[in-house]
Amino acid sequence: MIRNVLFALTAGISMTAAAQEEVRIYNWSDYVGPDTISDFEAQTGIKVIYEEFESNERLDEALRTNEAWDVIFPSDNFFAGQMRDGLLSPLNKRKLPNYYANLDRAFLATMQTDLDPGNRYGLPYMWGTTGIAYNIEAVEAVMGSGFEFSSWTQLFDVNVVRRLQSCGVNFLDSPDEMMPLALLAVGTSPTGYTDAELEQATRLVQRVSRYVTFKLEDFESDLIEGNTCVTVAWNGDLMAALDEVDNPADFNYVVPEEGSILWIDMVTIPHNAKNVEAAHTFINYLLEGEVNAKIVNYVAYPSAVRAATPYIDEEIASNTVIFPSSEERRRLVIPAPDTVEQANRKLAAWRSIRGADWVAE
Ligand code: SPD
Repeated sequence: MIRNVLFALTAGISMTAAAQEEVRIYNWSDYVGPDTISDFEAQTGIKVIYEEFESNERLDEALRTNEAWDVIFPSDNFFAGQMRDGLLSPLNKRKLPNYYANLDRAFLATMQTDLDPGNRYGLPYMWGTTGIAYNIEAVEAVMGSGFEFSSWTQLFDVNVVRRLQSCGVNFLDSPDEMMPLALLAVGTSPTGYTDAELEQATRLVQRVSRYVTFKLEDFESDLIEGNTCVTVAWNGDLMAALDEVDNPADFNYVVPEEGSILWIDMVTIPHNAKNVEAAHTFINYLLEGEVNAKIVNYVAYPSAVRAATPYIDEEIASNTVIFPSSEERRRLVIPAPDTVEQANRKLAAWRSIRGADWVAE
């Protein structure tokens, strides 16, 4: 009897819950404003199930093992592979009025040529760069006054890294993040490298691996709190964290002389989304000028939403780490997506460095 009453109660609760529309969002950590989700829920009455990931590899695995999300945010290169493999749904532009009204057409044209013909499957959310971030004084204390990071070769030099191990050196724990940088250090391009060059790059990371930590989560707070003195970093995460401290000038972020990656995180709908309608409502909401600007001001990454421009804080708009200068832009590349074979080789290389049982954070 008690069991039947309990069953009836549980059934009643789940029927009530089912009545509220839900949208399931899987995004990078710290990648919306503090009120973005609650404001959306209040405006639309749609409940958001929101979870975060740290790497493209983790998101890709979620998609390929059929976890069901309605909106996801893969980087451009992973997005291309997922589109190729039929894992994404085409966007219905009629359900995205802000798409035509608010997005930067020139940015869309870049994506169209290189990645997503017709911009059918996704649109750019935020973009950024990968560089070397360090505590100037802590590094000088070890390496000598006047030492500066200006090249990827320094970051993969055993003589440098072994010494800096005393104050902590961190690499991002992802083949997709690190191997392109090692390829730049061996003097080749992260696009169009040969197998021999990938092997050379792998050896470079291998040689220093025992002196570094490998971590994606909180790389910026570890640096600021003094757990490390050097880390590979994404520009916006670092800048957002430095905004909270009273000694930002103690840190430096450099795009080394060999150049670096310009990455674009996309927003898209997986092939197995359960609520495609609400997914469009959410994406359209992200394209509102004021909504988008609040995100940009908080996460410290530029977006492709032109309508956000008037609402971007001056402090963000004038920051040349967040909005790289044209000289720096010339040294940035958007790597062509890896073929399946290249991606597998990169993963194998990473496992040879990190261990055969390595799994993405
Ligand atoms: N806090 C969110 C950071 C998102 C960074 N995405 C970077 C992808 C580079 N491949």
